Amino acid sequence: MGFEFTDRHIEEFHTQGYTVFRDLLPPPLLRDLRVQAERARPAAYQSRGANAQRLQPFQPHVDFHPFEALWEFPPLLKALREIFGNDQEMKLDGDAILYEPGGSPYCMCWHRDYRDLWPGLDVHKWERLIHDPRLFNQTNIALYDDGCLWVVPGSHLRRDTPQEIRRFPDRPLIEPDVSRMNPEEAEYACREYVLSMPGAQQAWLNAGDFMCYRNTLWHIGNYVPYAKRATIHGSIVTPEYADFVIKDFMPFVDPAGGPHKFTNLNAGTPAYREVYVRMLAQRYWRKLNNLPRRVARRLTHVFSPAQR
Ligand SMILES: O=C(O)CCC(=O)C(=O)O
Ligand SMILES: [Fe+2]
Repeated sequence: MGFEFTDRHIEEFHTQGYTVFRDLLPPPLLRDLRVQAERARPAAYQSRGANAQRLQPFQPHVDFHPFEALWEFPPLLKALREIFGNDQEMKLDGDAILYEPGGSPYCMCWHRDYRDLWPGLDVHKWERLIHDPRLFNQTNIALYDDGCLWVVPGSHLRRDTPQEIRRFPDRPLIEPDVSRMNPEEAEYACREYVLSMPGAQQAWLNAGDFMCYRNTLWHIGNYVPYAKRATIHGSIVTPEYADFVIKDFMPFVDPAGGPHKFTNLNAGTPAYREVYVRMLAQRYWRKLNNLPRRVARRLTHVFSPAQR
């Protein structure tokens, strides 16, 4: 037991878009981090509701010393230097802890972070930058066994394939609607959605593993309440990445634009044209399906006591 760096980690990171440092955390550090993650857990559900995916920032709710020990852990820094070079400007950082849902199963949509999750971003710029190794590196450090993250290995190296475009032609990408399902139905619906992505693979982490991945990779989080999770989530920060986040990301987060602000980089490709009619039909079918709920919401709003 114990982490050992090998050439395979470098190879994997570049070819798959992620690599895992198995058993990186020594047991005492794992224990200290668990204690702090459990201290912060109630704040996640209080601030974001029963199905909170994360607490961010978690710093006000913890003793930060074990996290400092983590970011400065010599074997980790040494291993990262083997992958990224001896770049003094690269800093490990993390201000989120990902928890399992306290309510019912759900999943995200399949996505590549800056392209698919926030409307209005300049995705043409994002596409020009995706091969820059100083940008878009994220980390997951599992304090318990964690099978939530699924990826399409190698997808960080390329645009969407025709098969992927046929599967997910539309923007915004939409996660399964589990709001009217019982937990078992929701779990099955999410699994079916996750597996519907060609080439999907579970990026399994054991407790104590460290994963570094390109968030330009197709990936997804799939969550069930019975699998305890506390995974420290962060990024590898460089001045260029910080600059991107401040200038090209933050302005579009709050307030977020409407779904019509998404640019679809796949529009115009042969695969997109092939499924265009089906995509439109699905889009309007979804709208029609949601109509009763939208009307009900509007009526609740009109007749709520606050309005009278
Ligand atoms: O839960 C995870 O590990 C994935 C989270 C993620 O991809 C995101 O929040 O963008
Ligand atoms: Fe993501």
